[in-house]
Amino acid sequence: MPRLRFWLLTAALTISGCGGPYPQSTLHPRSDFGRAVDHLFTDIFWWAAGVFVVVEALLVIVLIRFRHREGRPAPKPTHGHTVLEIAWTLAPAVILVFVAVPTVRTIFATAGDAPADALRVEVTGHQWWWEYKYPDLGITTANEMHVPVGRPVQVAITSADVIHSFWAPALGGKRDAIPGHVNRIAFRADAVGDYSGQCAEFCGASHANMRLRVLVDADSVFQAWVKTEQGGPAAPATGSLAARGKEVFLHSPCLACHTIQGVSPGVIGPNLTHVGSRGTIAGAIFPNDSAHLASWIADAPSLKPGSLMTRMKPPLTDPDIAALVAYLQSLK
Ligand code: HEC
Ligand SMILES: [Cu+2]
Repeated sequence: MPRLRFWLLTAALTISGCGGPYPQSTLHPRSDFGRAVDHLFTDIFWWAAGVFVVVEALLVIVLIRFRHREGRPAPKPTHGHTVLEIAWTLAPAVILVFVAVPTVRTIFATAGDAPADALRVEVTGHQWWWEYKYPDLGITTANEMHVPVGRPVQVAITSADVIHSFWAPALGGKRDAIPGHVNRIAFRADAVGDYSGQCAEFCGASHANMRLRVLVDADSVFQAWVKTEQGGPAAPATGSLAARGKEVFLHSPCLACHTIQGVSPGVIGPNLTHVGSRGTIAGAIFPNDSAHLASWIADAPSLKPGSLMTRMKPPLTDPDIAALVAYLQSLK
């Protein structure tokens, strides 16, 4: 009985998508970009299905008609049949035109400039996390990109190190993030939600741990988020533990790699000015809670192979880590 319950629960969770983020699937589009790609996929699928049926039908006919039979001479081979050769050269070429024209059209349509009132977001791929800058709003954040529902968004994609690829399947992307070059996409999200995505170009040891989230917010929720993120310098450390955490931060290598506005200037890792307001850390692979923050600070590479946030030397003590966690969580 407990077993049955287990399976029923598993099935329910599978069907409900675990109540978590929206399915990471191109086949569940939730933006104009997503729908364009979905239509293209459907079109090409039917062309491929047609080709499959014709080729398999011919194969089966030939297998039956010309199969070996006792006492029958071998069938006569065909040589230099001009009409046949022109036909089987032209037919695939024509089919490829029907595939290529809508594909190229979709590439240009989704890379086109968004309207002037579009929200601009600059996405930078790093080994192995995503940075989001909102040049018009003065916001720099990581892992989670917030956009308002129904408003065009223009995303400018680049990389700080190797080639990555930004991809939130339901919304858009799978555009390469190339160092020294900017690729653009534009989309308008249809529905509020938590959409997951990931890097889609192999980029090193933790490529598989380079995930992302796009949070499509109702307009008022987005405005509230902008206010927190924009809230200027980091919140002052409240409480004695958080205040001690700030001291530890200032006397550790942390400050060389992380920006906390008004506190530290580092630019190697994610901006931590409002890290407490994020739902996930480290390329959106861990929930942003005390336990994960503590083990991350203690030994990041053991959680994420190859992480450029190395183990601190000398190692931090447990009380120092607890203080750092309290401080980071206070940075809303
Ligand atoms: C050598 C540079 C470096 C140092 C020193 C460093 N970090 Fe990091 N940190 C990084 C990088 C790079 C990442 C992103 C790693 C990833 O996700 O793959 C990161 C990620 C983080 C994150 C997750 C943030 C997010 O939104 O994903 C936290 C929290 C953090 N570091 C805290 C600290 C603290 C506290 C210290 C000091 C004890 C510290 N870091 C020292 C480079 C550094
Ligand atoms: Cu990657």
